[in-house]
Amino acid sequence: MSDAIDEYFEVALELVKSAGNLITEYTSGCKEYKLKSSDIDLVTEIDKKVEETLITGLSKKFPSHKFIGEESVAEGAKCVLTDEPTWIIDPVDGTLNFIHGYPSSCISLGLTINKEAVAGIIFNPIVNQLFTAKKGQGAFLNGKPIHVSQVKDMKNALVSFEVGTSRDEEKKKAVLENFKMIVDKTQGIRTVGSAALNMAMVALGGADAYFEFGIHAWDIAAGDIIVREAGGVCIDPAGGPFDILSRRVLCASSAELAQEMATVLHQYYPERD
Ligand code: LIP
Repeated sequence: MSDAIDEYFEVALELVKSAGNLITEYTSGCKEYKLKSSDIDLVTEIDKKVEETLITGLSKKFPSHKFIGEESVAEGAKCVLTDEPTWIIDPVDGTLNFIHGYPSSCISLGLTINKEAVAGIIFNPIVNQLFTAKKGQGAFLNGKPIHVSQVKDMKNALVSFEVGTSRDEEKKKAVLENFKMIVDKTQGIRTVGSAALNMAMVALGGADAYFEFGIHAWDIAAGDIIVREAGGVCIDPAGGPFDILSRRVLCASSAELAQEMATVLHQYYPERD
């Protein structure tokens, strides 16, 4: 199995690196975009081109593999996760940043087998940060091993979270209550605009925890394995097991920190993927 994962990963890595060139053509922003689920959920032609490049390249090499891609789902494809090898793609995670020219967006590509993430690539080509992980082989930034921080409690933690792209009143209430709670109980708060990059920061040890309600499988598939391989944990924000289709995530440098946060987070349950 591990040899097969290595082979899948090498092919995917070359495709991600070359698709990164599509993004770096727009380092000062991409002003043409369309709306998706709300007036702050946006998509550009580059999102679509990156996704197409990855799906075409991977399906040519691995014709039996399945795909869950953000833009394919937006255009009507079903979001179905089976036991088959499945590539879960966010072609530009942090699309709003990409549009504005804020240099925090990335390609996020996760591979699941038996519904478990076994390989992940998060590539921010603008600042040339390539986060990678394969099951049982550790996590890396630009080829160098990375590890989560030693922080085990909220009072010493730097925590990131996101507002998201929904204008739902209940969701906004949860965001604001959690914002206040994190300000009161931790050392600091960050919001970078990309779920995948938030997870990469936890894997790197730069942030100690990240949580969000309303993300999708494509935002967190690669991050899940990268955080776990860096020694961290991914759980449901209420404390139960991580569920990639639940649209809820809490990852942290330790189980202790994750569980402490789960007891105080104001919960929100979006419709599942
Ligand atoms: C984004 C996520 C971000 C979240 C936004 C959006 P996109 O992904 O990475 O964490 O807050 O709602 O889902 O749409 O830029 O790929």
